[in-house]
Amino acid sequence: MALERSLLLFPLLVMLVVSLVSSETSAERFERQHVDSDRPALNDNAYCNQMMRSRGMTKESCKQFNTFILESVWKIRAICWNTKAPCKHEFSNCHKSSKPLQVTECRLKGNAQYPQCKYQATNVKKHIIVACYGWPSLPVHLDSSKSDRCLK
Ligand code: U3P
Repeated sequence: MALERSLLLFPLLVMLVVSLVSSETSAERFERQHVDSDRPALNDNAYCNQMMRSRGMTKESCKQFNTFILESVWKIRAICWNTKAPCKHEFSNCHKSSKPLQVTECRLKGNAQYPQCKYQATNVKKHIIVACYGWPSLPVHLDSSKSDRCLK
């Protein structure tokens, strides 16, 4: 009986360990979707097409709009230590980069049809507003971005 029970529990335990090890945290998801450290800024649609695919944002549908921040991950994580800024979306713990950061924005082309997700790339310097969570506090959501002239 005890042997039967442990034979039943063992696969469940293995599944639990595998799911805990392989599941992505919100901070990891943020970095997958938004961080591409120290790459030179090129206005290159092929970059967006390739990155949106390789970073998993064209799997079930084409993500409409996504920002890649071309700065070191440490600089991006450090935004969470800045003073609080208002969040545009449902989050509450937002912080804004103290300086404009180099980003590439990938916007889905109007005529693109899933699974052929084709993007328009734009390089720009913008303040980035992120929602932060946890200890140490890390970015978990890109809330909005702001050029020196207007709010996006
Ligand atoms: N987003 C950007 N850049 C911006 C503003 C928004 O990439 O400047 P998520 O799946 O909710 O994380 O707000 C809708 C989506 O647009 C967000 O995606 C955010 O990542 C993205």
